[in-house]
Amino acid sequence: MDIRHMLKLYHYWSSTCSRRVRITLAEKQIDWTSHHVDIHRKKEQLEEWYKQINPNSYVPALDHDGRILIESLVIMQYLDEVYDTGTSLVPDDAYRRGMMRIWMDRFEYAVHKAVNALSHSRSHSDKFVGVSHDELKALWMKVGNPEKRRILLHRLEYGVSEAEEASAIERIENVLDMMEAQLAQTPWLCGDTLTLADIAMAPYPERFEANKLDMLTDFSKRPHYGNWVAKIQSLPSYKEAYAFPNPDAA
Ligand SMILES: N[C@@H](CCC(=O)N[C@@H](CS)C(=O)NCC(=O)O)C(=O)O
Repeated sequence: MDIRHMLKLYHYWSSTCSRRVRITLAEKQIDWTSHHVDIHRKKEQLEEWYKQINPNSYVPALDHDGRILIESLVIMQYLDEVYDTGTSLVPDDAYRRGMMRIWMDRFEYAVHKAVNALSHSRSHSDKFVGVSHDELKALWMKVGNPEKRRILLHRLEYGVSEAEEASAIERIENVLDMMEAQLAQTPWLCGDTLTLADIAMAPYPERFEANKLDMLTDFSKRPHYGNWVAKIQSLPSYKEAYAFPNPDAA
């Protein structure tokens, strides 16, 4: 039986975490089927059927032969482990594997969370036009993940403060500085070849640009990082992941 035909990805076309997984799938040339979850207009992530799949109310989630995995970084590692397609995205060396996981951790806990705060008033605000305060509050009460629920309810009342934005930018700059130092020594974050560490960060430079975060897109300060961005964005797997259209577009 061909296991590749039982792989279904629950995802959203423009979500960074979904794009990480789609780049991994494309890089490893794994066949998959799509279940698009409209987290924007229909807010399907808050519906009960989806919370049975991902209790956190997040995309992505992977269904492999009826078994569900959540968390994009875990899904990426699972795909690499399970599918021996001739392309490995995890270093053979245990130390480099450890370093790969440290990078992935930084991208999740420093970069992803910070970008989310910065996007709140920039690219996410248009989602809520015409929705009343009480309607939004009722929606956010349905968020499965208690931390995310608390953050959204807090932002509904108080927005994102300047201090919070400054701290988010500082955390991202700190990671970019670490990347610059590493990429001055090796072409990719864990050595000579592309790994899941690079893919975990791949969608964020485009987010920085979309949110007009000029201090993060000025590559003259970090030229090695700038070269890495150009290189990763020109990968066929990146282009394929970004070419996924919005099936719910009017
Ligand atoms: N740690 C999770 C984070 C997932 C996450 O933040 N997903 C976002 C899209 S990138 C989401 O589903 N947001 C739903 C919402 O904004 O309500 C992962 O890596 O899968």
